[in-house]
Amino acid sequence: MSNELLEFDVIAEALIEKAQKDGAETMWDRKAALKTQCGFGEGGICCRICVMGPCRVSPSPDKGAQRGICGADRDTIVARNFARMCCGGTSAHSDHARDIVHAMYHSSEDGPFKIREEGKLRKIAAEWGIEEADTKETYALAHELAEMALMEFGKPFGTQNFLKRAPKSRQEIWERENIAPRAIDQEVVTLMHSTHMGCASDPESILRRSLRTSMSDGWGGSMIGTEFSDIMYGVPKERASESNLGVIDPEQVNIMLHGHDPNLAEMIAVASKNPELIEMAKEQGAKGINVVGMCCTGNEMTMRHGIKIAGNFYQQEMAIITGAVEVAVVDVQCIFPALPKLAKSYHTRFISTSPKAKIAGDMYIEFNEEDPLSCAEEVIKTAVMNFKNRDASKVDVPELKAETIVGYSVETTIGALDRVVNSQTDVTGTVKPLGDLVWAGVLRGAAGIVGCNNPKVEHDYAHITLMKELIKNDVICVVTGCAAQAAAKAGLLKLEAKELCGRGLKEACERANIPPVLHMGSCVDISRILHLVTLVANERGVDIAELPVVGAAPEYMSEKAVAIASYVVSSGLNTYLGVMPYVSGSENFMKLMTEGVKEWTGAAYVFESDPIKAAELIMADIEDKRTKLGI
Ligand code: CUV
Ligand code: SF4
Repeated sequence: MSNELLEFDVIAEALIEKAQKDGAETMWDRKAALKTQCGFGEGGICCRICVMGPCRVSPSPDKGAQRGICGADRDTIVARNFARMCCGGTSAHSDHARDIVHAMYHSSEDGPFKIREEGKLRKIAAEWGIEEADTKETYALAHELAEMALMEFGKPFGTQNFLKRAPKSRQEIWERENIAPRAIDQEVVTLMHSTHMGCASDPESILRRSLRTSMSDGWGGSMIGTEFSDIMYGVPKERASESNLGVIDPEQVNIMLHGHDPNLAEMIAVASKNPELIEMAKEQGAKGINVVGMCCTGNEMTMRHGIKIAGNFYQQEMAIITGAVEVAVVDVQCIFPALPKLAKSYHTRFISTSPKAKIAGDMYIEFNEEDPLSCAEEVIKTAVMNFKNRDASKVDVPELKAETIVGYSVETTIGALDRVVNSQTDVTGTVKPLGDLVWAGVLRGAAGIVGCNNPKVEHDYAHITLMKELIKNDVICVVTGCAAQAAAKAGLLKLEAKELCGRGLKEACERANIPPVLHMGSCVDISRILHLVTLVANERGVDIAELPVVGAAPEYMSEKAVAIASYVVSSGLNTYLGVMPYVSGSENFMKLMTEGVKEWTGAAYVFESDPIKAAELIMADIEDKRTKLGI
């Protein structure tokens, strides 16, 4: 294990010890209290879809109960449980996207929601077939496009608009296999219906429908979330930032933003610069106001503003345990319900803001689209006025932080790689240089490494080990979510990380002046990875499945990640999962996931918990793709 990782663990250990001393409960206490986790649940063979249950069937065909009361067998039960995870994940990403589109629908010249990227607005409006997209008045066009995007959730006919970005061959596969997603809400609803008691029992059919629902996430909700956030808040560009708990500044009022939706976070960022509020902070004895990000909200904010990253999923409690966070403010997803109680062990105020994620136990200040700044200002005022309540004896901020470069949107990545060939510095150019690098073998391929932390895996260890192994073998990594934050903390998002690379990738990094691991944003921004891969496939005239590219989620935990894996597989990329989803109870379903699906989409799920072994499998996969391409 590397030094950085040892240092991580020292931080974690020290803070967990501190929590014990402070009488604060952490996820580790709760994990211990759960003792052994349920084997039936783990295998996906516990069904509680109807109230005749719960029915737990045996994992073994030779002994124990083979069927639930209705007769559902292990294959059906596992398939239905898996499908419902895809529904949960798709709902989360897509409903987030809907909020962004709503905000765009409310955008105006002088309101809080503005259009910052007119170029991108016009480009997507044209892509979606809006007439006179290049001449219409900006906000009229924004409202028209927003309305059209809202229809992507509920239109009665047709499939997702963004599917047309994909290579023809891929679109044909989706048609042929009947996994081209229709309206997002419809896909979720129809799969919930399919998996209701007494509906589908055929595991293959359920898996196919899970893929289609997940496709409505990747090429629907997530892609809309990313593109429309860019239109409103700006296309991310290369910028410097810092990450790890050390970005919490004991001398300032610290506000930790946690969750996912950039709407709230952007307003907090604006409000935190309000001179009156800064003055107020100074009156309270602080040097200023320090906004730090956690999880995907952190990613959104660092990508667009360079706001510092306090940490990833497993550090959400640790940030509060530092004793120096005045307010933890959250919107939706990945927020421990434990946080308000933990906050009470310190002076920290916990504020939830979304009616969809009202979290019991401390404050609730509703974020209102009509007047978003007032919520943000109230949050900041609460933080400022809470500064004096800090208990100095409980403050202990670990000193560790790492410099990092962030901001690799598709546009910025293309621009950066263009520098390799013609030393341009502006964000123009095409994806050709990237294709050339891969075809010439300077880069063997690319890996999208994404997803959460999970206490089943040593923190960040799988993320970092996999990334290091791959860059050593000249595989460029594009990262999002908590994987990106793991990379940031380990120093892999720095130019100096080129020293850990093979010769080809090192040279490419030097010439393009980029790190070997590129931060592409939050979880919805995995759609950026899809888009980039699509552009390369289109430029080379091949299908996505032919490219030496893979997906990986070494430490994921959320339903969103299950949906992501499913749309990445559907898009033609083998996807390496470091944690088993709840499917091991059905050999048949596992076989469909690891083999069957390959016949439909040209890609499959791969289960491998050891990151070193996963790296070996990925290298073999990539080299195999290269051989088949004859490159
Ligand atoms: Ni949306 S989904 S823990 S914050 S990556 Fe992080 Fe990313 Fe998983 Fe959540
Ligand atoms: Fe049991 Fe069937 Fe009801 Fe599931 S749907 S709880 S297996 S009876």
